[in-house]
Amino acid sequence: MSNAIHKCAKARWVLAICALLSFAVHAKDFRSADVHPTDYPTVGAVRYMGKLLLDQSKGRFGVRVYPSGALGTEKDNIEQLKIGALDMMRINVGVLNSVVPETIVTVLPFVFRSTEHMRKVLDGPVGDEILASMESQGLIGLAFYDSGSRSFYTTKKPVTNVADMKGLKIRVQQSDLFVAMIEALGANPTPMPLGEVYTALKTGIVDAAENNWPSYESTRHFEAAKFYNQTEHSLAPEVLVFSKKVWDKLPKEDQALIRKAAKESVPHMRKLWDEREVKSRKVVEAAGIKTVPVANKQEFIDAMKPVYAKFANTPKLKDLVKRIQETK
Ligand code: GTR
Repeated sequence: MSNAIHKCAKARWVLAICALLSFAVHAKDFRSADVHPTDYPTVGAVRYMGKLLLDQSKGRFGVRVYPSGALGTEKDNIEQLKIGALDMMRINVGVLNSVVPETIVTVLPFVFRSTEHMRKVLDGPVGDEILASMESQGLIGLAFYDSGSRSFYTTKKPVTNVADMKGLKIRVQQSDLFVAMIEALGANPTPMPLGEVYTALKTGIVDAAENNWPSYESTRHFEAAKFYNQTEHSLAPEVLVFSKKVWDKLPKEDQALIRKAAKESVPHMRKLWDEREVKSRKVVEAAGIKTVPVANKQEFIDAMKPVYAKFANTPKLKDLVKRIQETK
């Protein structure tokens, strides 16, 4: 063999070893979808989970987040996860309501008394039960993340009481429960994916939407709807979900590593969340939005109460609601 050929063969051999080693060092990135942009707390938290997993699996698994709805709407992501075309998603429970009925109880209006109450419930047996209930639908619930409280923001006029809601066209998530909540307030719900809301607000297809401070800011909805009316009607959390199709092919030990990394990312997420809530509110207030306190929250609580009977309508769901309310 000539010297040049010999050198070339050696180089190829080295390359092959390197490729094998890098395979061993970093075998697989699970793909995770998120509708939020790259600097949003949910995206940061899932990336953090990926770092933990990379470390704890000794480089065998990582997570690659596809932010900004790059892999479609949240509804699309649920279908992709079910067939195993996507490994993981961070999604809001509202959109899961029709797929996993147990998630309904975490969206019900005013079911959580405070952030502390919500965290306590979701960190405890009720939270675990809801996560476990996803499995029968082809989904593996890994952990809940915070999403603050959702309030209505309006384009034309402030809302201080239930009567002000009458006839407003309000964008909601693609969730029957959210539809019913709006109807209970005498307004007209328009379900649509998040990516369409900015234009809908700008062009008057809807008069209002509802979300937490960070989403109101990051989507720039505040440019179109300048009244942020503090109804704080739902603390519907986020949830990290894995595809059962992909999960079932993994050894038990690796499943345990993924669960562990997901749970361990929760405190980090809460830190990112708390910081972002404060920051987002400052940003939109500096941009000139009007923060509107509601006159009497009890009026909203009473008006929205009928959705409990309609949606928490099985012994199992009633029991979950009761246990949430009884959690001190
Ligand atoms: C946000 C949530 C998103 C999405 C959005 C919406 O608070 O984080 O996952 O569901 O609300 O209203 O579409």
